[in-house]
Parts: sequence; structure tokens; C-alpha cells
Amino acid sequence: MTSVVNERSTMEAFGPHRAYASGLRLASGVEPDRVVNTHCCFCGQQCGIQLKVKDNEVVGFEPWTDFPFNRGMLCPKGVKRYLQGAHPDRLLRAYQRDTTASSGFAPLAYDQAIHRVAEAIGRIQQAHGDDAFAVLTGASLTTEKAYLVGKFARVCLRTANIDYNGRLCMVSAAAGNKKAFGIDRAANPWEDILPAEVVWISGANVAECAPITTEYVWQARENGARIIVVDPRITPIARTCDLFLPVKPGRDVALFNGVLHLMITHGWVDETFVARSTVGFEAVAEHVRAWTPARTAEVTGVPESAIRQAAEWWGTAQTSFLMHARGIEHHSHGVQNVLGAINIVLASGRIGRPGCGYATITGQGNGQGGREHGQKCDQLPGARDISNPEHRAHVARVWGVEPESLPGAGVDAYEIFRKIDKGEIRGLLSICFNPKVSLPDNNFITRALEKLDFYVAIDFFLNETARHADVVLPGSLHEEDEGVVTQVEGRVIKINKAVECPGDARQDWRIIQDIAGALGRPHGFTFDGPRAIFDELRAASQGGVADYSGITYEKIERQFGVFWPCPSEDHPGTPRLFESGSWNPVARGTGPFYFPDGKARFNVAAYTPPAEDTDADYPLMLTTGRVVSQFLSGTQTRRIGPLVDQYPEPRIEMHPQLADRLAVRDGDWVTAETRRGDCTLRALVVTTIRPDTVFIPYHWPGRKSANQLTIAAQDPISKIPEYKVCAVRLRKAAAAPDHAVLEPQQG
Ligand SMILES: Nc1nc2c(c(=O)[nH]1)N[C@H]1C(S)=C(S)[C@@H](COP(=O)(O)OP(=O)(O)OC[C@H]3O[C@@H](n4cnc5c(=O)[nH]c(N)nc54)[C@H](O)[C@@H]3O)O[C@H]1N2
Ligand SMILES: Nc1nc2c(c(=O)[nH]1)N[C@H]1C(S)=C(S)[C@@H](COP(=O)(O)OP(=O)(O)OC[C@H]3O[C@@H](n4cnc5c(=O)[nH]c(N)nc54)[C@H](O)[C@@H]3O)O[C@H]1N2
Ligand code: SF4
Ligand SMILES: [Mo]
Repeated sequence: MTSVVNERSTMEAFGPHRAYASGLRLASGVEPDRVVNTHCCFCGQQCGIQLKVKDNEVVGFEPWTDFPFNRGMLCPKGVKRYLQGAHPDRLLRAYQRDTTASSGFAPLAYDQAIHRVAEAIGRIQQAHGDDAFAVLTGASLTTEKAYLVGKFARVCLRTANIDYNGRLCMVSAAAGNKKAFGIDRAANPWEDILPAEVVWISGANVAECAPITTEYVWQARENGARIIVVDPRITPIARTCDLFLPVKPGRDVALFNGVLHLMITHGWVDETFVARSTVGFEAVAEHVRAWTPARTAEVTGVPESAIRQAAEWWGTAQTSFLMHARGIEHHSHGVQNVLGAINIVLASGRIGRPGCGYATITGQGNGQGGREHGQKCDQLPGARDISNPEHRAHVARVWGVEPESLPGAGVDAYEIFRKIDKGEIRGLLSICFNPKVSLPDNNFITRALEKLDFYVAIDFFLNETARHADVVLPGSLHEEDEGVVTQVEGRVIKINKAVECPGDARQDWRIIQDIAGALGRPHGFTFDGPRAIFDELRAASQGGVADYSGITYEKIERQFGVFWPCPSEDHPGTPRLFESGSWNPVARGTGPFYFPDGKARFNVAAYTPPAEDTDADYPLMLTTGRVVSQFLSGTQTRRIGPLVDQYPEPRIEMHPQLADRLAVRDGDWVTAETRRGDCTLRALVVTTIRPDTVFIPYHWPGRKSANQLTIAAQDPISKIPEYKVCAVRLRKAAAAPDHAVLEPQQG
């Protein structure tokens, strides 16, 4: 099914967006009734923002200068985020699939829709078993919602098959951090960036994707720090760095191993720290012996002199901060890349002190909190392990069920689609996820969606995946509910409600509870609001690594957030992990790391080439990612006119040398082709990318979707997809593609 609920209003969003933006009811200068302190609904920076509200409508914003992380600063998305609520595409009713209706959907009373969902779940589970119904969720949800959906899957549906969109995002970093430190959280608050002598940034387009972090990096530079950036593209942050390493996509672990090799040969390893606080160094030292500068340069494509310079700056610094993001994590060996990064941090001994830090940059708004409390297929609240009997017993006690009744680990989000394809999973509930756009090789995802016996989607817009649904339930916008999220530093903060849900739309947690009620299994799903859910979550997380038990809504307001772990109400929270003496529920040895002996682990980080390397047929590397004005699958930001204006359509970024070889000029139509599919877009010719690599942002659906091209290879440990490298070939397109007709003129 390709039609949409509201064809005309969708056209308004994608077509004449300038008219939409200027014809808005929300003219600036409207006097608000009140102002609500809350946070931006988009990325993991979770900037503090004040929403101006008039008559149950968000009409604008003001900077919230007191909030310490961003001190009033916002990026273009934060400035325009208030516009989405009034969009005519907002789902105000429930709908059901109806092939006789011109839109493909017919409205349905909310209660009837809930009963249809419950009836379908019952029917599918009875015929095919509990695991035949799967749940896909998202890390833009508040922690309360994420917790509730995890509990709903395990206790109400009794299905093992729940997973979330953080599978596409944070899982390589999480797996690497757990292997090395026993905990998965940014090790330091961002203020620790400021006194660092060296800031190392690998695979993170900081200025476009973590915009506030740029300010911290620049302040460190003002203080004299040297900035090292590793990326196949000279991103905006790289334009102001001291050393740029233009790595070939998919080779970062080789680079880290090469740096460690030089640290060892030059005596730049902190041997006291290594001996006292770590285990496993010898095996890693042995492994990196082979990573000579010459071999490292050959594999990574980075000049040997630059590798030596980076190793020297890193090796001899007194303070430092290393950060990375999806550029090194979105790989079939993403966990190895992360372990390679952690190895050079541990060898330096610079962690757990002011100015000495390490972090993976969280992506989604609640990318951190959303991966701690049970929407991951192998996890229970408190970052507990679903296959650990003690962990199961604790959570079962809080939930008032028998531990044996809890299902075991399910499969990852992509595997859920493979099981749908094979007919093993017959029904699906999705909330806060748009896999038809965001999963790799997405023509396969589309085919799988059409095989489902029953699919229900909960969203506030009819996203591209939801267009395949049998029932669509109208969920809540960020500003229509309260709850906590955990931002990039590990700081738990509070989203405050600004307006009521319009029409038949409901807060997501109510919808989940309504389904549980209609299934006749309301036990544990009768909360009267997020606060009550949070109180149970605190108990469920108590004693776990991600211990939230001492966090209260009031304490968050008082302290501008509370860093977890926070084991009791009189505990202030833990801004900096791995400080000696800090509270730690796991370590019983002398060190501060989250293993029983208190020591961190070095892990051998092995290099393997990308799953699909270049060859004569597909001679170039394709990498994908983001632009500043668009967010994820674009469901929200493609409906905000001024953001669409900034970057109206995806383009294929390529170097002039490559463009010359193809006889392509900037703005020409170019077809990119991989073994999965093809995609025709305009060229963006820039000198800031490796000549052997092309880049496409992925925020668009259909024939403009980069994920028609990407490969569904996954990391064997984290199961993250390899979005950041596959083999591609390009040719100048003979004609403009069909989708060009609907597009605004360039310029
Ligand atoms: N504007 C905007 N901001 C966002 C988002 C958004 O959609 N739009 N999404 C949020 C989310 S969920 C996430 S996960 C983060 C993502 O934040 P980032 O990870 O910073 O963003 P990406 O564009 O995915 O990729 C980062 C960089 O990796 C580089 N890269 C590609 N391949 C490699 C490689 O093999 N090695 C190295 N070293 N670098 C490589 C790319 O050139 C790119 O500059 O952003 C968050 N913030
Ligand atoms: N090629 C390529 N693909 C990628 C990536 C890449 O770099 N390259 N990056 C990957 C990464 S890091 C990520 S995080 C994923 C993201 O991929 P997705 O999670 O699929 O993308 P979103 O756009 O966040 O989709 C979330 C949906 O949730 C809805 N939503 C948001 N907030 C709420 C809420 O509070 N309640 C409800 N009910 N719905 C809500 C939105 O309207 C949207 O429809 O994409 C991945 N895909
Ligand atoms: S998108 Fe991220 S950086 Fe931009 S305002 Fe929102 S939270 Fe801040
Ligand atoms: Mo992400």
C-alpha cells in the first residue's frame, strides 16, 4: 500500500513548504500564556529550551540560559522544533487499512482500534505462539515509556521478540564499553573536555550532529588543546582542527592499533595505571606489534607522518578526551573499532579524572536512557541481563510475576524482519521507529512488511513504515507528556508537559496500557501517569549498574539533572565515572571499573575488511550519515518548512577528481548503484571528501533513500548494521529521475 492518510497535507509538507512555513498560524510575536522549561525533542544533546505556550499550542521558544549543558544555545533544529505540532499531518484519530478508501485508510473510533489490536494479538499468539508477535520501539521515547514497553512485551505479550532502533545506533559502543569497563555510559561530564590538552574525535560530525559539543571542543582549543579529527570527510569541525586523518571508511581499528604500536615503541604507555587498574595489556601489545606505521598507513589510507604525529600528541599529553560516534561504530566490526579506541585511552591512563575522559556521543534524544531499561532484546531494567537468573529474579519481584514466566533473549531488530520474511513472526507493534527508511537494504524491509498478518503502528505522524499498518494509533508528541530522558553525558533530565494531546491522540503510555487492558491482562499496566511508572522503574533498576533508584523528579529540577548511577535519595549522582572512591555496585576489588576486581579490560581489537570491499565492478566506497537540518528518517524535520529549505533533498557528495572522471558537474543527476539497488540524486561536488568515497545523507524515503543501497551486514557482537561502508559505482544519469518532478528548484 502506498497511499497515505492525508495526501493533500502531505503534499503541503513536501511540496510548497515555503508557503506552509510563511502561512503558519504561529506567527512570531504571539504573546504566550506561559513558558515551560523542557528539552529539545531531537538529538542526544538534549538542550534545555523554554517552550512558549498559548491556548494549548506551542507557539514559539525562548533560550533557557540557566540550563548548564547548552546555556541557551540551540542548533537550527531546536530553533524550529516548535513548528511540528501544528502540522496538518498530525494524527488526530486512529485509522485502519481500507483499500476501498482513496487514501488507503479509514478513520476508526479509538476504542474500536484498541480492540482490533488486542483481538489480532490474541489470534496470532494463539495460533503461532507468543514469540510470533514482535515489538519494535525507539529511543526518542522517554525512559518511562521505554521501560513500560519493555515490561509490556515481557509481561503482557510474553514475547521474547522486542528490540529497538538503538540497535541501529548505540549498540557497538555499548558492547565495547561493557567489555572494557563493565558499564555503558559516557565516562565523563562534558566540562571535562575543557581542560584537555588533546581532543581526539573519530567518526563524529560534531558540528552537524552534536552541535553543542562543538562549543566545548572550541573552548578546549581556546585553552590550548590540539584537536585531532579522523573522518573520510573534512566535516565542519575538521576545518578548525590541528590534525586531520582522512581515514578510508571501515579501517579505524587499524589506525588505533597503529597508534598503540607507536605508544609502546616510544614508551608513552602509563605503565603504572596499566599494571594497577587494567588486565589484558600483554595480549593487546602482542597483537599491535604487527601494526607498524607503514602497514597502518597502507590499510587506513592515512599518511604515515600524520599517524606518527597523532600518536605523539596523544602519547605525550597530560590530559586528553577521546570521543567517537557512528563513523566508527556503524560497521560489521564496529565493536572492534570501539575496543581499539578504548585501548589507546587505557594505555594512556587518562580516564576518570578532570580533563581525562572518554565518551561515545549518544545519538537519539534518549539514546542513553532508552538503552538502559529494557527495550533491548537481551536486557532488563537497570541495564540488567535477561539471561542472568539473579537479574531476572530481581525484576520479576518488582513486576510481581514468576521469574520463569519472563521470556529469554529475543533477536535484534533486523533479525525480526528476517523472521517476518520467513513467516516465523506474524504480527508487529511498532512505536517510535521508521524501519522502512532507516534499516539497510530497505527494499527487503518493505517486502517483509507486506507479509505480516497484522501490523499496528503508534506514532504522531504517519511515517513511511506505518503506511503498511493495519491499524494506526495516534500517539503523543514530546511536548504532550512528561518523563525523563538521559542525555549524552549520562545526566538524567526531565521533559515537562507543555500542552494536552489533541483530538483522539493519547500519551503513548496510555495506549500501551489500553492494549494490555483490552487483552484482559491489565496486571502491572494500571499506572496513572509517568511519575508512577518512574517510581517502579527506580525500584526495578535498584542495585543494577544503571541504578536510578535515588533519582526523583524534584531532584532533577533542583540539580539541573542527576547523573546515574544514583543509588539513594541522599546521593548526588555520579558525573564522572571511574573515579577512585566513587560509588560502584559491582567492583569489590581496588579499582573503579565495573568488574568484580575493579579493573578495566584491554581487548584485542582485530582488523577485518568491510563486509563488501571495492572491486572492479563496484570501485568506490559509499558512506552514509546526516546533515544538520534533518533528523533521522526525517518524519519530523521533513515537515518543518525552514529546515527543508536548508537542505531540500539528498545529494551525492563527491570529490572533484571523481566528478571529472564521470564528466559530472555540481548539480547534475548521478546514479549510484550497489548490489542491492540504485538511486539517482544530484551531485554535490566538494573538495572535502576522499576521492575514493561518496557520501549520501539518509533522511529521505522512497527512491531518494540511501538505504536502498546499503548492505545488511551486521557486527557479530552488537548486530549493528554496516551503514558506513559498502561498494558502489556511479554513472552520470541520462535523465532526471521521476521523483525530480515533485521537487523544488535548486538554488
Ligand atoms: N542534524 C542531525 N543531528 C543528529 C542526528 C540527525 O539525524 N541529524 N541524529 C542523531 C543520532 S541518532 C546520531 S546516531 C548521531 C550521529 O552522529 P554522527 O555519528 O556524528 O553522524 P554521522 O553522519 O552518522 O557520521 C559521522 C561521521 O562519520 C564519518 N565516517 C563515515 N565512515 C567512517 C569511517 O569508517 N571512519 C570514520 N572515522 N568516520 C567515518 C562520516 O563522514 C561522518 O562525518 O547524530 C545525532 N544528531
Ligand atoms: N543509511 C543510514 N541509515 C541509518 C543511519 C545512518 O547513519 N545511515 N543511522 C541509523 C541511526 S544512528 C538511527 S538512530 C536510526 C533512526 O531511525 P528511526 O528510529 O527509524 O528514525 P526516526 O526518524 O527516529 O523514527 C522514529 C519515528 O518515531 C516517531 N516518534 C518520535 N518521537 C516519538 C514519541 O515520543 N512517541 C511516538 N509514538 N513516536 C515518536 C517519529 O515520528 C518517527 O516516525 O537510523 C539508522 N539508519
Ligand atoms: S537537535 Fe540537538 S543540538 Fe539541536 S537544539 Fe535539539 S538537542 Fe540541541
Ligand atoms: Mo542514532
